[in-house]
Amino acid sequence: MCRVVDLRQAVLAKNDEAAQVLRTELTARGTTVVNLLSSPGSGKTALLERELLLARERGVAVAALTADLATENDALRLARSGVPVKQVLTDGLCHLEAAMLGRHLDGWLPGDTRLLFVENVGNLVCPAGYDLGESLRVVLASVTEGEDKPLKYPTAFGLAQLVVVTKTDIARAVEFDEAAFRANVEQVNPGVEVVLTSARAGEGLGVLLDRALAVGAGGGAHAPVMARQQHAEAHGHGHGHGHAHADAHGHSHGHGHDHDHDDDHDHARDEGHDHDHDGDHEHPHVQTVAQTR
Ligand SMILES: Nc1nc2c(ncn2[C@@H]2O[C@H](COP(=O)(O)OP(=O)(O)O)[C@@H](O)[C@H]2O)c(=O)[nH]1
Ligand SMILES: [Mg+2]
Repeated sequence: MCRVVDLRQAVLAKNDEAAQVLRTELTARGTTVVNLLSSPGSGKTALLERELLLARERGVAVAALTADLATENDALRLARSGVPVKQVLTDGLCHLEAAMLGRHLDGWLPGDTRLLFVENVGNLVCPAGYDLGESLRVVLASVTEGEDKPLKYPTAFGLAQLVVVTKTDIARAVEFDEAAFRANVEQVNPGVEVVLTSARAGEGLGVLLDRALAVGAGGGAHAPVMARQQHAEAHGHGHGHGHAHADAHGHSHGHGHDHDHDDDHDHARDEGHDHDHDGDHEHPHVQTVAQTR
């Protein structure tokens, strides 16, 4: 068990190093990365689509990379905004890592990009431990998910620099208790900002852009009290380095590879699946690639 924990720590430390390099490189060229985490269906794509449109209206150069287990649906939605969009198909891998992101950006990300939004794979477990070189980490939770989710997913909420509540247009119908939610967030991440949004009704629209631009301008982001490494020992699950299918609760259901930290963890990445659809589709803004290491 100790060896497993050590290895997990080492993997996360290696990722942290790669993330730091990426952050330094991107910051130097004026690009701020925003990492968006949430359960599947929280409304990441819906909110992002509106924020990207707004960015275009305001003349802010933005791009979006969206990771999905299997489909390019999100990229097609985001591309309606007209900004550069890249779809990464993870083929079952339940999170992105910094080195992968770096490779996906190579040769794709336009040089003048001020904000790069990364829609992580939808779950609140696997992606939480992986710094992607972002300067702003956002966790989203819809009003339908229950006020206790910050307590159930303390790492995801604890490491966030901004918490976004989505779908407030239906808050009353589901009796969302805002005060309880805020209190739970405060327990795991004291002082973090919680904002209310509705992609449908337009509430809070522009908050992602505004906060990201402020961070890019050197405004600094909220500094969570939880250290990224802290959770590696606390959580035995969710940091699979193989192929894992994440369900709505963020638990990984392995296919023989996930949770196997005792090997070199590279073997499970490329198994000959080729989802590289580069140029295969009709939408000019979308590039779709399979996850590679
Ligand atoms: N009522 C309401 N529904 C929303 C809102 N945003 C997203 N949805 C719906 O929630 C579902 C999931 O949204 P999506 O953006 O795909 O979530 P993602 O999986 O986190 O990217 C879709 O059916 C959306 O139409 C919102 O602001 N209000
Ligand atoms: Mg999505």
